[in-house]
Amino acid sequence: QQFLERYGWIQPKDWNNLKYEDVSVPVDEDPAPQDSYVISEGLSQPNSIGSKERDTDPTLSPQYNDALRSFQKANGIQVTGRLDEETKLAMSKPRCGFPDNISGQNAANNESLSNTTSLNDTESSTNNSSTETPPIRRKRFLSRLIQHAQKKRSTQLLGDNPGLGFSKKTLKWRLMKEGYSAQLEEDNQRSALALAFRMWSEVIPLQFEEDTVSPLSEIDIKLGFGKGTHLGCSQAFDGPGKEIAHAWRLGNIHFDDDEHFTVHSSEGLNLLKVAVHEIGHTLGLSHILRPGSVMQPNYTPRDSNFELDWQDRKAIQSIYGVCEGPFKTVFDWVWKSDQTYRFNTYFFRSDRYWMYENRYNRTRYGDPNFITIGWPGVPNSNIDAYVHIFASNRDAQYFFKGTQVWRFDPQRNMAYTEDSYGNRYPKLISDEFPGVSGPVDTAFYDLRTNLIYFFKGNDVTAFSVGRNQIERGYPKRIIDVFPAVTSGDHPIGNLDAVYFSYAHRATFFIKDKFYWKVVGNGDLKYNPTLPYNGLLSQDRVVNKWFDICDVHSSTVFTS
Ligand SMILES: [Ca+2]
Ligand SMILES: [Ca+2]
Ligand SMILES: [Zn+2]
Ligand SMILES: [Zn+2]
Repeated sequence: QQFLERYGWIQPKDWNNLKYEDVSVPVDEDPAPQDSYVISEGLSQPNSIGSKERDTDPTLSPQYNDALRSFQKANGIQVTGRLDEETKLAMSKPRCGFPDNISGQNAANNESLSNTTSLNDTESSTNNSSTETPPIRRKRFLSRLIQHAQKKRSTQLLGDNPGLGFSKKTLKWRLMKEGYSAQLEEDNQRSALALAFRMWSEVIPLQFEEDTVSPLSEIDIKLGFGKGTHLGCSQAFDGPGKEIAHAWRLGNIHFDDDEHFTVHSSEGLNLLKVAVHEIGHTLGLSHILRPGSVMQPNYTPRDSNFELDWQDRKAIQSIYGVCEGPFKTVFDWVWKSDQTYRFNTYFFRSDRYWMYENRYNRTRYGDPNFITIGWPGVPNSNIDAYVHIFASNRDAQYFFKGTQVWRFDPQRNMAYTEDSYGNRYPKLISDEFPGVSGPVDTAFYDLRTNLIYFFKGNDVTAFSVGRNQIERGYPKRIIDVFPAVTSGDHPIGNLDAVYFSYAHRATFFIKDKFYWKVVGNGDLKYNPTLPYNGLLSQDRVVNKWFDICDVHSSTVFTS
């Protein structure tokens, strides 16, 4: 009963009021994860729930029976409505202290949940314990929460849910001095937490900064380890085993220091994974009873390639929205390996870049990185354009910034200062491409015609690589060379990037948060009346390239 009350199972299960868009609601046939970690310390302790069974079982009220049934259903164990061995085992697993059975309606009756949901972001910095919050205010907040959830469902809004999440874009966190764990090196605790925050900022437009100096009132999320009654918290921990941590929505995070937390180890409870889960609560997520979700209440051992999966990403993005451009340069990098050509897609903005993994629909883990680290010798920020001349008799890669051009040496993975012909770089664009002067907005090499198109303002210049000169009649207006397929739907000028994607076998014009696909052979087969080099209707960049998110400067990996 204690377990069921504490973790919110007493009220009927009602997922309807807080369902996240695009996230499948847990279904009964979902099996519980087979690999749930059973911590040895936990099982060696007297099982207080089990020892009470004889006293309480015969008198279980229908309410407790129902709660047990829904717990059993959700955990994929046999639904008996009785506290049998299997159920006891499921309840004794290491788990999070945040209540499972969250819905807007039953939340109002659930004291511990009311505590967790009644904080908003202005209170959270000054008021750790919400017990001071008047009940009326709580109810109002909850009804607002429900309204938001319902509004979201009906209008399919992405993001724009101020009642559900933080409204700031950069959040400050601190591992409190009095809250360090005695088990781990301080640096290891802090770096595990920094990495956990970073994992969320890799999928939503929110950044996290560790702040060890500002006044406490400026810290958005305070974290700490504690045992039993801890850190002035209203919910005491339970000694070794079972509850391992808990978090307050838009508030603080506590770890039970009676648990065996580890970093860089397969033993014990992985602090990174537990922290990612608890931060999920602080950001506004409830438990998600889906195997593989980082938000499932029971701890499962960390996989070596632990990351937020597609549905977890969608869940948090339903609160905070998705990361959008603009990107200043986008290109496919083609390289040769064992006589086979391969490509990788890169997005550049300011002083950093991302590698985009098309087959996984996300950026490479650990990105963004600084341009200076990945592309030594090219300008360290605000690159205008990239061109790869990829002809039978010429294979050369260039970066453009301002009036200058740099040539990149893929063999040595750095910019040339001098190539094998004695050409020194960087040089004026007009010295390498006669008749073309910088700065350019963007440029791309057209394999089919052996032309480089240079874009600037509303104009485009076609440069013949074979004849080493500008094509006759250029510059022309972009809209005349690349006409709109749908009248009025055209970027006109001031493009950010134009690039040929090997993954999509298509050329894209990118400007701000939108892209236009250039009519290709496939499109012409389908509709022969489409104009050559026409631009198809615009769409949002985020509908084609997902989760290209920035992280706080302090958490960009530099080695
Ligand atoms: Ca515990
Ligand atoms: Ca550009
Ligand atoms: Zn949890
Ligand atoms: Zn606590």
